[in-house]
Amino acid sequence: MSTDLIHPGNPVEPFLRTDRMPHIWCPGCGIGTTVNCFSRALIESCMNVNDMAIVSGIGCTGRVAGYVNLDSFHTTHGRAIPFATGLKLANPKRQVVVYSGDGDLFAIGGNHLIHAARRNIDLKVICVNNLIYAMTGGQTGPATPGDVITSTAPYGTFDPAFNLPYLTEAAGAVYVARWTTFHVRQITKTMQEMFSKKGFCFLEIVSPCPTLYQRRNKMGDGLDTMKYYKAMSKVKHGANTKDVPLSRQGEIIVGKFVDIERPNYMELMRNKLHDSLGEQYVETDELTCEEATSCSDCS
Ligand SMILES: Cc1ncc(C[n+]2csc(CCOP(=O)(O)OP(=O)(O)O)c2C)c(N)n1
Ligand code: SF4
Repeated sequence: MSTDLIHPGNPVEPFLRTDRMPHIWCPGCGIGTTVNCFSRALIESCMNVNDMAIVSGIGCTGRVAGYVNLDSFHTTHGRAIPFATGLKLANPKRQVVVYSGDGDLFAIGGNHLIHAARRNIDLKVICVNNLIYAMTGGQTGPATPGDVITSTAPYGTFDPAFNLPYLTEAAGAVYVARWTTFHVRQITKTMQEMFSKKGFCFLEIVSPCPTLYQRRNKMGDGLDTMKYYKAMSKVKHGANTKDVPLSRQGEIIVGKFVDIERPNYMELMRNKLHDSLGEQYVETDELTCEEATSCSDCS
């Protein structure tokens, strides 16, 4: 009997840089689960991985870019979205995925995120929300709910947290969904949907950080968090994003909240230039390399 049949390879292995293992993530951390879902979404959507690029900022989630076997970029803190925007505009045929933490995307990177959503840049943004700045020691972040102990709030947080789906929809995203790391099949399906949708798509994945968040708040380990997610999640597709804030131990509303159509940045730009320049307008991807680089104005 063939040994291949007895020990079939893990199907997600081709999508990982296994030479970089072991990874840095703690036992019970949810980030690895999201990467497994991402790899399965790539398999199931039959994506040509050569057409995809993935961009992360800095943080525990930011390490994803280094572990996936794609064209991947580990950029500076909060700058994943502008980097990805440049990548997308330079090569519109690329599927560009931004994969980063709640702090990276909504604190230092918050300004970039709202403007990319406003412009409807064709990016797929995956945010692992562990409710905290994990990599730097568990400080309060923009998504930390009230009444939580963090390294910077030893008596409990009191500043209001961002509701990430509400903020992202208000800024202009055409697709907004939320799941927890308990919902592995739903995450995979949502990622597949995002890959085939044009425009600014946002997926929030609520994820455990047993080392810094659960431990300080006496919430147990990764398995306890899965039980909590299972018990407290309520699927409400189409829910008004205003009604889905997260709290310390309350209900977690999950599902696909927004799925609308509106012209993306490239379409708007193309239409505008076409209207203004008429016959003179030439699609960038119709230019030869020589034409694109031999403009007499700049040579
Ligand atoms: C300009 C700059 N400011 C601050 C930092 C420190 N820093 C590194 S990661 C991080 C926060 C990461 O939090 P989050 O994005 O939520 O990711 P997590 O680690 O929780 O996955 C911060 C503040 C930095 N690297 N660069
Ligand atoms: S510190 Fe938290 S988020 Fe970072 S790897 Fe450990 S469990 Fe995961």
